[in-house]
Amino acid sequence: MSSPKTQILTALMHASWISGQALADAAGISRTAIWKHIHALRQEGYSIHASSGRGYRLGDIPDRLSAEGVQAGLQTALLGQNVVFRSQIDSTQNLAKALGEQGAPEGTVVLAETQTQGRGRRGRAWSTIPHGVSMSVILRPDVPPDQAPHFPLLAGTAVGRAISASCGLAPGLKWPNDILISGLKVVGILAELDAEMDRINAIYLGIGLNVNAQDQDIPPELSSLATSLRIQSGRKVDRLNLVRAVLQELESAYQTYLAHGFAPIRQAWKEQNITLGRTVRIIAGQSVQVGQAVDMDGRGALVLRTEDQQETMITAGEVQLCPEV
Ligand code: BTX
Repeated sequence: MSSPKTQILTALMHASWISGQALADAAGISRTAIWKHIHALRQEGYSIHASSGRGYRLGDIPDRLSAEGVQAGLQTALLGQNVVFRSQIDSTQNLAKALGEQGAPEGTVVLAETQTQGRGRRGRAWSTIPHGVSMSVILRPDVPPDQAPHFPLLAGTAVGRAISASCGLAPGLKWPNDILISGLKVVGILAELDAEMDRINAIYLGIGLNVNAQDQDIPPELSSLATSLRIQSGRKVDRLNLVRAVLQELESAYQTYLAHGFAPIRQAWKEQNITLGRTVRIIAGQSVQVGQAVDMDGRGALVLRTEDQQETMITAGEVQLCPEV
């Protein structure tokens, strides 16, 4: 059950003008309580117009992440029914795991404005670039643990679609889990697994998006690697809308996966990928392999054809795309 504040925002979003009584009915609270919530929302930066004959109308929405802001107008059945927001946190993955271990339901989302210890894969750091989105989603799929590698790929296709739909950009998926635009990283995805031998307890899907950062917000050490949706589109992005789009696309991809397996996700990944057909360098520890990325197989492994025409399945490692000739 969403909070009265979420219900008020949802009702305001769906009407041009709405009376105080209609808002009270929608949220199941008194008109005095509505007035207090409207006041609180204005304090948070929502512009809400009032007219004695017509009631209330929603104007500008602040560029401020919040649980209510995400949930208002969210069209999902599972993901985001429970959203925990922190303005600052060490890592959304840590809180998601703590909540997951205490039994938080599938679909719980942890969202943060800033992370002080964001992490990437293999102990690497993830910098939270200002005006972005850091989020973690708890999934509890009833599939064997050896299918866990499907999840970052599934998340990549969903986030790629959400970016295309809400920003009009064409992001490219680099195996296994990067989303690039113009060759620069705009999203990082980290899937962490809590499993027993034969079952998954939880998958914590961490998604970091560089959204409204401008050139001067990108730390110098990342300037040749990272970009943001705003830099690429030339327009400020509505972050709440983007988070909703991510959750909607993620839920849709997840339901498809549970119903039909990896095949449709593999197809969707291939449609957005920028890896296949390219000469790539795969770095795994001390080993470096160069070849052509020819396919992604049904397990999510990258099929690499080396110079001697041998095909090798790559299940882990860093992929560098070699310049096209
Ligand atoms: P990754 O290991 O593939 O990428 C990490 C590398 O990406 C870093 O070594 C650095 O070179 C580069 N990098 C760091 N920060 C950024 C950035 N903001 N934009 C572009 N490139 C960057 C990718 O790991 C997975 C990242 C997941 C991040 C999310 S945020 C929410 C959740 N919480 C958390 O702690 N991690 C996840």
